[in-house]
Amino acid sequence: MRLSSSLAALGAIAIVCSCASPTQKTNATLDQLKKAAAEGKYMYAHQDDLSYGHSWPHVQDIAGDQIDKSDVKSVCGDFPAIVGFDLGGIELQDSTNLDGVSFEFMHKAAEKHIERGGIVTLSWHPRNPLTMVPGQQFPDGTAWDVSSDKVVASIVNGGENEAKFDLWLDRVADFIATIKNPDGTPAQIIFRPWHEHNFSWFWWGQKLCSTEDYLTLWHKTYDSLVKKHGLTELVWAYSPNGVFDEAGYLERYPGDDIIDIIGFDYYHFNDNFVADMRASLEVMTKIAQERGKVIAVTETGLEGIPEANWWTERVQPSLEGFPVSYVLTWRNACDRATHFYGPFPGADCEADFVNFAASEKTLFLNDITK
Ligand code: BMA
Repeated sequence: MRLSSSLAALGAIAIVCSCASPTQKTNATLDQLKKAAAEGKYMYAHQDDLSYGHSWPHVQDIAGDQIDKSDVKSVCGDFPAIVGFDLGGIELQDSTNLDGVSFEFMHKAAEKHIERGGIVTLSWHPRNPLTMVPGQQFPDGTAWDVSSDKVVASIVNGGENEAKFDLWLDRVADFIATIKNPDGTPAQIIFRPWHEHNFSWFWWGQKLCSTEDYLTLWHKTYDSLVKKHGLTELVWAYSPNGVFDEAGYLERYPGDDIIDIIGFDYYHFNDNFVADMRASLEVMTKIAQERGKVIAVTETGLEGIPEANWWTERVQPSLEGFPVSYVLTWRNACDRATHFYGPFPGADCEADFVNFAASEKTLFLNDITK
């Protein structure tokens, strides 16, 4: 990420924004993202980076913790520019999210990262509002429960679960509203709901709901958070799963008035990874340029990173030449030895990540705050 080289630069951005089209809002976080992309640089983002790591557990002493542990920082000396958190569980007022992160800690860590000059992105893997009952075993009742194609229909247009789901949205909004800048103003957070919807592994997926109902879901989410709860500072990211053509990407696009970030998720499952990433980014670059938006890789990774030079030989070539504002790799689980997507001390990819971080094109926390 970038950022903030000078007040003059910020002034220039403000002038640009004052002339922007009605679909481009003024938002400093969005401006940071656009500036990075325009300079040919991208911010590095890591999911759950401050919450736990490959070899260290969830923070216990939330009140006393300094929030200074990070696998990424342990390897390259700096925090990621962007830290991701997931809200799954907030809908039922759970005390921890679906991966064991305390919401009290999440609030504190998000504010600390913002205070340090970083950016926060929130995803949400909510439970299944139709099939959820007490005592179920995964995936029943979770975001991954695709046993019914009536879930979205049940929470829109007066469906039987709409009132319950509206309360879930209220709880999401209430939590986000607690995350403030140090001066008490609302934080500018990237919010990325209803992701990977063009496949069918979540209850809001392609085969599980109509295009019309999916779009209604997006609009009611936006209306609740922005219009009802006043979260006007949110930056909204759309993230289908790669690979797609332009029509596929836009098939369920909620609209330029809602979406700020043209994103996508894509994991490394085979040797087509770099080619697939580039094909997706090519489509997205065209869409973003036509609409005045910024693009991002909102999730990626190779589980367990068995390739020592994955960062410089796969990630960098995937992004080279595209105006990508950030790339997020998924979490380093603390309880599953091979479920990691970022570096950590002792990982095979450690030295390569140091090279990746040293590249002029990658932006970490210190790069966007100096
Ligand atoms: C998946 C895995 C799961 C996790 C989920 C939501 O990709 O990491 O273990 O529960 O993301 O964070």
